[in-house]
Amino acid sequence: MKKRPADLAINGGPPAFAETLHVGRPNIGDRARFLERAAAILDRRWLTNDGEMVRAFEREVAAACGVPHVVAVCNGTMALALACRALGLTGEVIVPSFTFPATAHVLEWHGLVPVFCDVDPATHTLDPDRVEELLSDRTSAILGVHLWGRACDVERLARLAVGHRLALLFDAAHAFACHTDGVPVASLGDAAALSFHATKIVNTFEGGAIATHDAALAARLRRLRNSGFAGIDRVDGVGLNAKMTEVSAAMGLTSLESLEVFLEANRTNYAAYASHLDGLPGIRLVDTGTSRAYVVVEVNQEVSGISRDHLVEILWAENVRARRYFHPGCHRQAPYAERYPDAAARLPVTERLAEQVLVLPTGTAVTPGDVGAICSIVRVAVEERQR
Ligand code: T4K
Repeated sequence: MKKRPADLAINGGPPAFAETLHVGRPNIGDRARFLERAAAILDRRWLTNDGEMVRAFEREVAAACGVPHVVAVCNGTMALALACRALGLTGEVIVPSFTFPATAHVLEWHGLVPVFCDVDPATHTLDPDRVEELLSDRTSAILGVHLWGRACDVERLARLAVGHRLALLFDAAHAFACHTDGVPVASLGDAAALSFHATKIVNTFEGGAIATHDAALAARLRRLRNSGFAGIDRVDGVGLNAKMTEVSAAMGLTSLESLEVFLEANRTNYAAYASHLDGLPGIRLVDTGTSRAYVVVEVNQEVSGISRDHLVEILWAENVRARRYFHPGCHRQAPYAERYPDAAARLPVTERLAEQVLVLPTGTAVTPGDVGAICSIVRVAVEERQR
């Protein structure tokens, strides 16, 4: 039966979902295969430090990303941090503000200056025209984010990078299993930092990796992730402990075996969202990366009559934990807000997106029936404002 405004949980009705629906509920894959692998790890008594599971995981990820070298690490943040160090970045780095804080934090952590750049309204990725305006003689790199798995305008960014002798690094945390014109998104640039966090399409509980075509860069990354060790008792520079554990890699390998199932679930859910939200005024479903791991809508209050934030309240009351990624933008968070008080003026698209973007649940824990129920809540909320 069609919901009426009075039926909404925010108005006193029962919540649509007895169990909370989350954005980023992990895909689990074949439990038996995972437990088999975990048992083999215990039998071998080899738990971490470049073990055979990690090496197998690196080979599989390299094949999926279409690159010769993949260095697995303990999370996506460390993948970015090691890549910044291995590429020898200095001074200023151009980066979007509309991203997870880790992207900016790794720059800050290295003593680099994040120069926040606006994004394209259609793709939510770096706008190359705005990048060009921000280049200075202190710029050493462009750090683009393939947000929602959607590739940046790599061709134009690469032209700028070559022309100005800059490194071109990508935060590909969302982009595993995404393609652009048939090419894996994670194969682009000097290096791409992936995340295999629990919430990602393929997970290693916590995990990350750097994908690159550059053998020398990969060798530096391997030393950086292992306390600078270049041989059994030879350290040839500063390093950290950023190693991936065997049990994480076992989860990753198991996850990869079910990737097609995960992709199918995402694509089915995305198509269901597209059909249920079709024609709803002021609600735009964003064309995310080909893995469809993210379902992102923009809520235009002027047209829909409802603010994104009120819609979030309505959904949370129904036990749908929609998320306001990446509100309010890095430039409005510490320590950047105080340091760059004028940044908002040059980030109009970021400012709008931070107020309008809503991320909805998908993945194998969400069924097309759930999507229908979520969309009927959105529809009732919007249609009430249209009357
Ligand atoms: N760059 C970008 C563009 C990123 O988006 C990220 C991370 C990174 C870099 C850094 O990569 P990592 O160092 O994290 O590998 C979550 C994830 O923790 C984070 O990995 C991810 N991006 C970000 C977009 O989402 P939060 O703060 O929203 O996490 P949390 O705990 O609120 O979880 C998200 C949802 O998932 C919740 O609704 C609960 C659900 N969930 C979560 C976990 C961990 C589960 O159902 N089960 C779980 O085990 O950041």
